Amino acid sequence: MNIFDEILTARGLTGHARDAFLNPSYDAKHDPFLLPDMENAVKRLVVAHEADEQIMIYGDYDIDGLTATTVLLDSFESFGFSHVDAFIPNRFVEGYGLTVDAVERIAKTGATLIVTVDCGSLSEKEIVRAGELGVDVIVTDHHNVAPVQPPAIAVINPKRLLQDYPEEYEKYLLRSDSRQQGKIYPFLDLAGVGVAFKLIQALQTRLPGLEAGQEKWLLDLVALGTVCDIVTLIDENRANVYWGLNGCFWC
Ligand SMILES: [Mn+2]
Repeated sequence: MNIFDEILTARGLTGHARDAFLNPSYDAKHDPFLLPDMENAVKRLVVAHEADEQIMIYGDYDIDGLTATTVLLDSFESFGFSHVDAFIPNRFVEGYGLTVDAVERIAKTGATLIVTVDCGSLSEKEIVRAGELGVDVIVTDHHNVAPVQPPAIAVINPKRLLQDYPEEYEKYLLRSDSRQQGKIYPFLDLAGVGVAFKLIQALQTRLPGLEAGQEKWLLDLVALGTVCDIVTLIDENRANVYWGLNGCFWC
């Protein structure tokens, strides 16, 4: 056995697991609607699409946040949303995440919907303020969550599942003997951009403009954010990075 195979074997990667690790399948991706609140988010975005609402993507200044913002801007354009803008907080002024001041400034622009990426899970006060100003919020995030979720339209964050079903997961993967198979999301360690990408996969089932398969052109951005956020390169993260890097050779 060569040293490469010895390393893989020592890590328990033999047989099918070895093949899946070395040649990850993009098509093995998980149903985005198994993520908490995905249905609510998609319904609200379909309403925004029909009403041609003004939407603000609220990002983050790190690579995960920037790539997630770009993934939504790019795909929302494909879906035909015509009034979409992005807000990236200044690291030295606003700092990380939503702020009341930023929410107030966004409301003044006429936006009626904020979609966060890579932030927002703990932004109770700011989301309440948005509501007072008539602005709905959809949170997409992968950071720690509060025991009670903020009053957003949706809080799409896989870490909610770890909180709600602590026994079901081992190393962020749904246990193979779990009775929750097919009912809750199987993988918890998506980067912020990975969560934003799941929202796109869900929207593809309800809105025209980005045909199934065309979202793969966004995988270079998903790969970049995933690697820079140093999440585990297993399961869906691994497939997204593998095919994101391969995508460089498609064009
Ligand atoms: Mn992140």
